[in-house]
Amino acid sequence: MSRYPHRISVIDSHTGGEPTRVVMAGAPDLGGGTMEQRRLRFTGDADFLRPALLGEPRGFEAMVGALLCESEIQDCICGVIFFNNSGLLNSCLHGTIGLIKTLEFKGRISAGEHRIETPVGIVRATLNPDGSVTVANVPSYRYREAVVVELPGWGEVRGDIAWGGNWFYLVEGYGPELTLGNVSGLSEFTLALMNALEVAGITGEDGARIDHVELFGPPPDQDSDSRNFVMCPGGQYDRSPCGTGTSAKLACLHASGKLEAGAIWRQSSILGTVFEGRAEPLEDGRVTPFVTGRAWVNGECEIVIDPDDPFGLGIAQA
Ligand code: PYC
Repeated sequence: MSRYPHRISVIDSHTGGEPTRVVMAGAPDLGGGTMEQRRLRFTGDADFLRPALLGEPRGFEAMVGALLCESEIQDCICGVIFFNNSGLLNSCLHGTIGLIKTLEFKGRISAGEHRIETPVGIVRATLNPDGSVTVANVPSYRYREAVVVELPGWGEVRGDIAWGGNWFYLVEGYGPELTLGNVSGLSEFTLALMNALEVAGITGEDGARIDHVELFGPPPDQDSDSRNFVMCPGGQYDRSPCGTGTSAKLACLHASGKLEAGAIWRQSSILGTVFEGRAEPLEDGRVTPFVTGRAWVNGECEIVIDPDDPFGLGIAQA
């Protein structure tokens, strides 16, 4: 008899093209405490969910998982722990938008504001009457400006380091052209950049690893202000404009005086899907980013883990 659960209920969605698989029931109980405390327990007790639910042959490498939890914070409707092919994510806004649409799909919430506990703090997600979702993210800020890193084969690259719920290195005007046809070249460039940052010892605040690299270029059309390409930990690019990445961008725009409080910034993804953002300044120089996007539920199923299946826990676990 396997020590793993045999049946796990999930609901799938995509947010601007980026997939989220919400674990609704059947996952190991991570006990009580904050999402940050439970996140630490995930690695021991629930880590099999990553290859089993997101990896082949059931999933695919770009999927992001969201473990739905009960929160002990009274006014939070739930807690959530995000994970991907390489480990646990600090935060994920495309996933938060997908989670809200999932809860609506199940009839658990209706239009209005809902507070959700995440490992990096409470986010406020509003299900709008038109079906879009606006997330008021955790306070975000530019940590360092114009940080130079030497990239073998390319020379010096300059970018900002910012927190938007994850740590980002934001770069404009370097690397291959931002088109969907260039995804493999863009992936190679951003992964090399992530590696170069690590080798050079360049980090976020308190030595935090920069695990997302975000490239910016001109907008594809009049529907947005800029197009991005975001590389995530695990080597997969974000198909959406990346909510935490858009938050980091809003923080940088605010810090350089290029975006007034409340002004709209429309961030296009490499696919051409758009998140709308705005930043409300806080007294300490940080901002509260508001990111609006759309998600669609596209699957609901019960995952079966047959103890006799050699790939029941994913090919990586076989
Ligand atoms: O939307 O914040 C986001 C995100 C992070 C990683 C993938 N998507």
